[in-house]
Amino acid sequence: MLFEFEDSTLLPIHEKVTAGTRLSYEDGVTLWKTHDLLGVGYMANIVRERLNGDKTYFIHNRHINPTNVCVLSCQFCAFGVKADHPHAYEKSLEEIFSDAEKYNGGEVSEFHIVGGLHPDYPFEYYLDLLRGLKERFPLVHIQAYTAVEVEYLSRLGELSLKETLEALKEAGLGSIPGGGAEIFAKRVRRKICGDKITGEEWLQAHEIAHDIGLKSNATMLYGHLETVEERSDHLVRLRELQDRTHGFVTFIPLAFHPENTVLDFLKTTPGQLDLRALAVSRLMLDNFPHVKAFWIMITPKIAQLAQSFGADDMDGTVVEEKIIHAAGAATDQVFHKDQIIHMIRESGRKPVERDTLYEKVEELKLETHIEM
Ligand code: V47
Repeated sequence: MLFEFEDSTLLPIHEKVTAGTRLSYEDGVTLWKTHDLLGVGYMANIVRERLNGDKTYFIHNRHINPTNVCVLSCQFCAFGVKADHPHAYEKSLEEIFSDAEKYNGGEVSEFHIVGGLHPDYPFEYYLDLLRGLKERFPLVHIQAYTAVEVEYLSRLGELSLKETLEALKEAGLGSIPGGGAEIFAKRVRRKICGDKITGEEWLQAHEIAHDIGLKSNATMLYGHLETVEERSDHLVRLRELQDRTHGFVTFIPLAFHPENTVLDFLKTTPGQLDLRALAVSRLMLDNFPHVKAFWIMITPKIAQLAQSFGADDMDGTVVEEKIIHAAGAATDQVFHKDQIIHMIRESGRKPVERDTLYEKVEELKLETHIEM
């Protein structure tokens, strides 16, 4: 039985997808607008299976958010506060190292580090954090500091972006997370994060990172003030950079969580939009190897469904995610390895444990003994 599209305007897009032809900006807009969500998911699944078969990747990782004190005041953010706020926290380097130890740092394959732009930390703090973790956990990959942090550090250290990234790399940085991209459109950026780097600056920081051999991820924050046209534009701009550098590894659509933010008059994203965001991303970003359904953001159940809507990754064990939880995420903060494996198997896919850059991968056999 052949799949039947409800929306016939998807038929030319389906032809392109089966022929492996690149979709246009206008195709992207159509995919965001159509009522035929199953049609979009069906096509995204074709691409997903072409690229990644029936595998779903996950990583044994730990998130570290060193401080929530931040000089920026992004309207979508519930995490960042000023230093005199009652919920402000600052983790000393020793605290971070001992936390990393406590959560069995040696057993995880990645530390994922994102924090506020602290007004007082010196440039050396950021290098010492990397060096200290690398010294204690030499085998653990450090994915740290979004492009926003990198640009802030370059001003702090009075260095160019390239020199900053080289210094971080030298200190142990392995790759750059995808945060800070939000939505590239100036119109929305002005409203939700007017004092942050521009979309062009975000792209430039990633281009330089790629040029010096650092891989990175990319994100898009959706479900706030952006239009479908602005979403399509965001994806096309990422695809253009990837054509030049091939430095992006994974794309992660980030569902906006409004609670405790200035934008709390908005509603949380419906599951249909979360699935569509993953599916459209998979279809538009034909040069991105992976699309991640971050279970923390969209709930484990949607992350499971997403495995048939274009996603091929579920992120990891995480532990102590603070940014999305400050904005009302109701998910747990930690999943043990066996829970993720179970969740992936339930979604009908084969769980594959990976490292950050998908270089070391291990397919989990059914009989595998799983340690908690
Ligand atoms: O840039 C902040 C987002 C990002 C909210 O590379 C919010 O694998 C939703 O970098 N609702 C930081 N999103 C986190 C980040 C990240 C997250 C997951 C995976 C990866 C990766 C990187 O979190 C920010 C912003 O886009 N964010 N507040 C909120 N209320």
